[in-house]
Amino acid sequence: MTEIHIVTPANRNLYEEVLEQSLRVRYSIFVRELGWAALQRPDDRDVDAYDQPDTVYILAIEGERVVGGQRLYPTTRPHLLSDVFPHLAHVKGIPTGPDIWEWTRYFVVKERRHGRTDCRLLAAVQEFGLEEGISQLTAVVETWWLPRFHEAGFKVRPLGLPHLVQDKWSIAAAIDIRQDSLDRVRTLAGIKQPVLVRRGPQRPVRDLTIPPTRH
Ligand code: A1S
Repeated sequence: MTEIHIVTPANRNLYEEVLEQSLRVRYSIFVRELGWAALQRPDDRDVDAYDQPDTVYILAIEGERVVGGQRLYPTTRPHLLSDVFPHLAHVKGIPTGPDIWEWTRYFVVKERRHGRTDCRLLAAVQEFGLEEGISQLTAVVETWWLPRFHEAGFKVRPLGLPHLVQDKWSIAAAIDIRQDSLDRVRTLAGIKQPVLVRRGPQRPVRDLTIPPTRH
């Protein structure tokens, strides 16, 4: 059975081994499979500037094995869109605030693709956002995500025109956290119950983030 676990600064001490495994799985997917050369490292771990003590991870776990995941990072601090891809948000600007989080490193291991893990992760990010008072996610995605979001019932607002990023047409977008999006993706996946597993101490993530800095 795949469980979707929330890892925050309040409980990450319970997940150190799983987090370490997730960095290696990410390396195999984002560097080896997708060829994101900028992430290459000799230790086979995908770690960047946005893997910080207050990063939130939503991980799909089977037993002890990480089979999928996604990462959320506060936009109150410099983040991937503001640091690396601001030109992708040239039309609408970069939305920031304590209720807006950046969404990155979404993955499902090959053996679990074409299955329900993907929908469960999409449901999880909406469920988590609703529970935590998050209003929007921002993300840089290849354009094939747009029909996927539409199918899932996610409300998406492009922040600029598509650009080529490593030869792939990509776009920056803001994605609303909404009950009707959660309902839609739950229906698609045949999910009737909340999917999130929360272990250990819990505190609202906005209380756990490092204070804002100027952009
Ligand atoms: C940033 C993302 C943010 C959200 C944070 O019939 P198919 O196989 O063509 O159906 C596919 C395609 O329509 C589309 N698709 C998937 N990968 C594609 C690609 N590289 N180029 C174009 N279209 C692509 O999605 C359909 C279903 O994909 P799937 O792989 O068969 O199954 P599943 O279970 O829906 O998994 C989708 C994901 C994206 C999770 C999985 O393919 C994966 O982990 N890929 C590698 C990581 C990745 O690309 N992450 C997005 C960037 S992070």
